[in-house]
Amino acid sequence: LTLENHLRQALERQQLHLVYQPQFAIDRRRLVGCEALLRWQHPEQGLISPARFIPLAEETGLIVEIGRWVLDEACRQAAAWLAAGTPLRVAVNVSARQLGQPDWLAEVEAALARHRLPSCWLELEVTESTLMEDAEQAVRHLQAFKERGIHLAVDDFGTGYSSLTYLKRFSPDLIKIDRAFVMNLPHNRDDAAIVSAIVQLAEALGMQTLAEGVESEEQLDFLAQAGCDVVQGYLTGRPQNAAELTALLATSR
Ligand code: G
Ligand code: G
Ligand code: MN
Ligand code: NA
Repeated sequence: LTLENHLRQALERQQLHLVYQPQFAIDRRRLVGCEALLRWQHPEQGLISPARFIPLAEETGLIVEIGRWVLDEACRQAAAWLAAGTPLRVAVNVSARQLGQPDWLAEVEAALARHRLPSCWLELEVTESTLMEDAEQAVRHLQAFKERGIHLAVDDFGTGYSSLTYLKRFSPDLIKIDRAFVMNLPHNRDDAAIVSAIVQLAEALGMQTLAEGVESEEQLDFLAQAGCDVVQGYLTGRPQNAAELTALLATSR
């Protein structure tokens, strides 16, 4: 079997699952959301990284079907946390290919309705490069999501062209500062300047900022000084299964 067929089978046989990485307010006290990340538990090969199979899924178009499942599963989990009295916003990664599907908006609405999940508990993460593609369908979809109160985040910010025109046009709720700029904080002066500038720009435009890949107290201190709002990284929590995140929710509110 090719990897593509394996992946198709994995979807059918429910070998895909989601893990959730916590996102904390910069003071580390409040859990403000989580990012749903796809995992493939292969019976023989073990855990296969999305870095390996997402590009394949995008090439083959299988990402549409996988993305549909991810969306449904994330909404189901968010609705469960809401019903338990511990609501938490769940962020879902959306690829350019998905946004280009004419029925994607209807699918998002159907998933929210199916799980009776108010739209404010769902966040869609779109990479900067997806925005830059400027496909008409994608543009219309992003605007419709905003109108419906679904949160919008720009992922991997700073690694593409970082067009300010696109920031202005889509006015996302959240800018996710790429790990590449966080990694060498606080000592790298260029990165420190870049991160500070992104935070100030976001603030001026009324957007929040999240720093990705935060691994040390030193990085966290710098980000707090700079005025960053939210952190996500190994320091505050690895991607974990739903049960583990449920336990974390019980202790961090
Ligand atoms: O969690 P991890 O570092 O292994 O993720 C690797 C990459 O795979 C990240 O860039 C992440 O955005 C992407 N990814 C993880 N889950 C999904 C998903 O459900 N859909 C899409 N399109 N990308 C995902
Ligand atoms: O592209 P995206 O931002 O969706 O990718 C998130 C990826 O980053 C996930 O695969 C996740 O496992 C990984 N990740 C999350 N926190 C950290 C961190 O603190 N350090 C490193 N090296 N990777 C991280
Ligand atoms: Mn992401
Ligand atoms: Na990212």
